[in-house]
Amino acid sequence: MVSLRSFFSKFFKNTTTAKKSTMINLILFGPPGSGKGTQAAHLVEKYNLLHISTGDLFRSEIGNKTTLGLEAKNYMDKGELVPDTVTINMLKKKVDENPDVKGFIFDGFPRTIPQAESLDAMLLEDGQSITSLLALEVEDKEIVKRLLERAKTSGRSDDADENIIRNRIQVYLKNTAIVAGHYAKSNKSVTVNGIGTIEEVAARLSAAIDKTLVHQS
Ligand code: B4P
Repeated sequence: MVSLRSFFSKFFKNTTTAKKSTMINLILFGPPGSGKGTQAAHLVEKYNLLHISTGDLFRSEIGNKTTLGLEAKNYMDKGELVPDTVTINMLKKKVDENPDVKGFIFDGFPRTIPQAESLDAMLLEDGQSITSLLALEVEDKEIVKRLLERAKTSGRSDDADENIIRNRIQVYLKNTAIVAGHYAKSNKSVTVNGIGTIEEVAARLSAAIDKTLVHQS
């Protein structure tokens, strides 16, 4: 005989899983300056998701002069990646603070395989997974042009020096590009042309997302 307690515990577990299974979790991927942050702003409105940018979180910590911010700055100023443990813990805290959202747009995370594996495990704990990784493709020449242009107003030291930008591109190729392959194994990796106006790229991304959602439903 099933006890009332076990019945209700199963009932609530099933309702939670049903609610969570409708979440949309997107990874905006691509080299520095490919338009991740720019496009996240568009997608957040259209799909009503929470945007989490690890770059923005680090810059906020730097602005508040926290210990985490001071540590991250040492790496960011050189165009290197902030160590995985620091980054993963910061991301996890942000996800945990927002249990009731419809889904997430992860921008600039994961940037390494250990980060991807941690993200997958974190989502799985809640019966969730990544819906799609959207990889923006932009060539190096255009990246350097965009970031040097942004440096004129952003005050970001990692955008102001072409050598640092080129190091960021190298780090992307060496440590980050393989993350797309990790999600390709489960057919969740989609490439999108990142060249064109912001609106043109946004339309391509939306089309790619809508196609994935139709396939899933
Ligand atoms: P991020 O903040 O993620 O910086 P980013 O790669 O430059 O991307 P962002 O989103 O800001 O720029 P976007 O392409 O939208 O990372 C900075 C640093 O933080 C990293 O180097 C690393 O040190 C650290 N970090 C962050 N996450 C980490 C992680 N997970 N692990 C370890 N370390 C981490 O835009 C660039 C410019 O292009 C903008 O000026 C924009 O206006 C312009 N632009 C965009 N789309 C355009 C278009 N279609 N046409 C013309 N210009 C366009």
